[in-house]
Amino acid sequence: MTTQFTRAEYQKLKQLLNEQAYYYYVLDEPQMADAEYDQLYRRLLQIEHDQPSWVDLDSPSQRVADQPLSKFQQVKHAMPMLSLGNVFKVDELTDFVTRIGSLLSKANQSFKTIEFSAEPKLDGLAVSIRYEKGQLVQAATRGDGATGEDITANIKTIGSIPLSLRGESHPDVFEVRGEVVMPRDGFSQYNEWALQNDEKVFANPRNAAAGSLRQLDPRKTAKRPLAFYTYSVGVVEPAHGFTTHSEVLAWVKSLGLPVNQLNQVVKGATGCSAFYERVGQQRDTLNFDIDGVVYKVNDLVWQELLGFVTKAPRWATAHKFPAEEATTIVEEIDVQVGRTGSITPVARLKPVNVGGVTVTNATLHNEDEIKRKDVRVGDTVFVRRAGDVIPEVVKVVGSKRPHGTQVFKMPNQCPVCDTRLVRIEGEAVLRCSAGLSCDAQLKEGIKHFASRKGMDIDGLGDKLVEQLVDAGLIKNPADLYHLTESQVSGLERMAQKSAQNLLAGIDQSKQTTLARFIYSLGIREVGEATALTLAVQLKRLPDIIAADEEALQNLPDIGAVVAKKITSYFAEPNNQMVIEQLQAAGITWPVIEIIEATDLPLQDQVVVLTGKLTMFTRSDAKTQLQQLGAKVTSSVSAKTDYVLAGESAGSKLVKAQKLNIAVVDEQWLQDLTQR
Ligand code: I6G
Repeated sequence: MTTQFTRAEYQKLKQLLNEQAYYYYVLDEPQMADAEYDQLYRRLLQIEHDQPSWVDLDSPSQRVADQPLSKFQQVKHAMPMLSLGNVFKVDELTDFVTRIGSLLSKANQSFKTIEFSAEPKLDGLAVSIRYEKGQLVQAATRGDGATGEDITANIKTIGSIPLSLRGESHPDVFEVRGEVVMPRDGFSQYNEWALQNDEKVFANPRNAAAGSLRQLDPRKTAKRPLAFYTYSVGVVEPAHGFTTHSEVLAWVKSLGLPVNQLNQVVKGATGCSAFYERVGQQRDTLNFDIDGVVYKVNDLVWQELLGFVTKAPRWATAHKFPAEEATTIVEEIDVQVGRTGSITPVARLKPVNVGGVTVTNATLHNEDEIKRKDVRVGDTVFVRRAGDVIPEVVKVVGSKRPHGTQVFKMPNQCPVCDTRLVRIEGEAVLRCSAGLSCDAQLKEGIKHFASRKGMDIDGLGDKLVEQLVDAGLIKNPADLYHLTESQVSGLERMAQKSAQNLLAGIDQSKQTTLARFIYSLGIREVGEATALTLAVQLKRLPDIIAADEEALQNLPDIGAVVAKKITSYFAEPNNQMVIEQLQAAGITWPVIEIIEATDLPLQDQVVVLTGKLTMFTRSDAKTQLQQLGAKVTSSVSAKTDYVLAGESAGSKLVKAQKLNIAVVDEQWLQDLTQR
């Protein structure tokens, strides 16, 4: 049967449905019963069926794509997605507010109390959503802050996120940043359904939200009850012209995006602290998990003045709720061998719910900690978990210790390869020194190598790594690149097709970036950020390998300890061999262009820091100077170009004056960073 609608009527119906979604999700004031909405929606589907050429991109029917993706594409964020600093105690909050006050005073700003936009900190997954000419065009995960994964198809399935912005006037480009969560009621209902339908049951709402967004089939994501709350904007073109963060959020809401109703503007540390208490009291009654609150300087000009420390804004911080605790019984104590040979005692526990998550294992950290706490099998213990951190045993309930328990003794030998364990002077952990010839370290090393932030090998999960090592098929990461289809398909539960997929994934990983390659080597203390620094600053693998400790310490955020770990790693003949084998296997990356030193304002200038700094921490000042092209050294000599003197500067300042070297203050650096 053909419907008798005009195109204008179709568009009006579509608009009505979008408007109802706004009232329902954003204003939390439904204007229509669910059954009525469903009836209108079915009518819309009928019209679209009869008139497929009329279907608009922002029709509610366009939320679910009908094809799964083969993989997520990478998306470079037009404006980086930052992280947040943390405070846990009121003293730390007061320090945060005082520090902001003194930076603003130094910048000649006058104020009585500082206004903050205070917001609950949702425990979900941060995403960025981009609208162009009012239409949703892309959505991405935070990823490493610079690059995330394209999850547009999944984001479109979330009913509270408009496919087109409300109203007539919106910016050409409009990016919102916020948190995707699974509300608690939806989480319980979903898990009940999953249990009955043999689908994956999630441990907590956060994992459920993250798992749902990393789902390649948007039709599955569409079945997950997800919600979104905006916490800031990214690129906005043309610029919006508002003067406070709270005004920006009100505008975002008027454009149709959800903003948390609990947000408030508060004054000074006292206002922040009162907000924290209020939200903390409501925490259990909310329909979403939160792990703290966030305070942001409300004035946007001040945000700009305050700037950033590495990847986090100086004008915002998260005030986290205390970790959650519960008691349970230690059923066993095992030791685990980590990627770097560290031996960690782990308590196997009678399963216990700690703040909504079932905990079965908790770390006992190291030999000294287990001795200090005297944790024994059979003990009742307090277990604590905070956010994503591995749960830990806090203390034993002495009065509940049964008779006959034995003091736990750390082993002398590696539980996996029998190598004698050693404790290096100054370190708290026992270590197995066998490196890749210890199967436990080999397995962890390969998992790290293949991980998403490393070589990102599709199809190589933890279980498969363990099978490959147990079968003796790989002795180091380079062996992955010589696996054959018959070797892989010979493993248990490995069909020919999965073997082919794995080999294709391994082959694809050969095209990588220098930063990923460095990260994947698993050099101690070299995480994603340091790997990126090495790649961006030194640009060529041979130059990274050849860099000595001094050269490394001159790079942003690399101190003496990390520099030593890097040089020791590259000095090891076995490591050199693995790197050669990996390159011989065909791993390549685009050459990073060497930009001639021209534009940076302090290129090759030698700067010495002295005295007490108040606008920057010493390490921030060093990082900022290096990012401006300077070399930061510790002693003043004829080669020094500038001495940056803080309060109570002593002999270095005197020497600089004697040698006629330019003496500058923190404001000079602040001005340069803001050019
Ligand atoms: O308000 C916020 C909530 C959560 C945030 C935030 C966040 O990260 C998970 N991150 C930033 C960088 C900002 N606000 C500014």
